[in-house]
Amino acid sequence: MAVTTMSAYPHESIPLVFSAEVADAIHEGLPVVALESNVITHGLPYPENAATARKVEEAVRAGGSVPATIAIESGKIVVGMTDADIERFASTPGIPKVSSRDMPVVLAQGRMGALTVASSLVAAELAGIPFFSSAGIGGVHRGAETSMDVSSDLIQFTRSKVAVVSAGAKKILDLGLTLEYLETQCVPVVSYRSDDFPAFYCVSSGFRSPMRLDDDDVIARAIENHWALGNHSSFLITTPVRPEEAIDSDEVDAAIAEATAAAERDGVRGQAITKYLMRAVDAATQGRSSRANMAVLISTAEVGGRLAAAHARYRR
Ligand code: PSU
Ligand code: MN
Repeated sequence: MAVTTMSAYPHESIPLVFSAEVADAIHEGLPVVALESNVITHGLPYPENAATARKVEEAVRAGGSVPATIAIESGKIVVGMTDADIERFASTPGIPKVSSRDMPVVLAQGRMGALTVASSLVAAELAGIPFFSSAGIGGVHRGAETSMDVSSDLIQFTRSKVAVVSAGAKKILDLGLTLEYLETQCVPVVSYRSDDFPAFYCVSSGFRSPMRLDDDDVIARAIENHWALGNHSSFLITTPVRPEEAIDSDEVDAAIAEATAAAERDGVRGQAITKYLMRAVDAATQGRSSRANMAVLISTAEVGGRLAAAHARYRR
């Protein structure tokens, strides 16, 4: 007897456009790693943003998985941007940063939208992709006790069944509070082959990671266990920047403190603050932080590709 199941959410009403390669990979149960597009439009300047996006995709392949960079265009979620899509997003000014709550409106308007970590997780889950990688997740901002600025990335972790590979959270944040938030919200945080919670382009945040795992297969099993236990949430795996590509904490700390004070003086807040701080630190470090940012995006993606491959093997 045929059984018709009704989804609790009408996924079908959000059009997803897959590249042929990504559609095939999902269909065959091959490993796919979802990638964000906000880092292309807001994270790095043109043309380094386009070149880096391509290198990130190559790194996912080197790790053994298929990359799926995700964006919004013409009322549809594009899962697996083509080279031409990446070039267009990278070179078009003014594409809005789209977090989870912005998705319904930007889709309805038929505009272009660059997805953050949070909205990429929403899209990845709709698309049936259980893995995502980016260099630095959003988190609890410094001074959040008065600004209440906590990135939607963290809240989305409590709602999306996606494994997230990152080099920790952005150094401009309050990483101690970010770790507290993740613990409170029952989001597993596992550091891959390292003891410390990393800080994006710095090897360590100075905080020890709650858990360390070295074995790809154990990580794959732990992710599935998290979901089998009934959690409808993310599983965070961190991998640090390579020491030779990292920035020294001391070098960047002063620049971040200064940028944070300048942002307050200039009244920068909300969605704009992350980009403002990253740019200010980059200027203060003569572009060294951007170069480290590009390197860590690429190295993180390779680990993401590798862990997604282990996870897909485990699921088969
Ligand atoms: N990298 C940058 N600038 C950014 C981001 C990354 O250099 O703006 C993005 C990521 O897409 C991340 C988002 O998901 O910032 C978090 O923004 P917010 O702190 O506003 O939640
Ligand atoms: Mn914010």
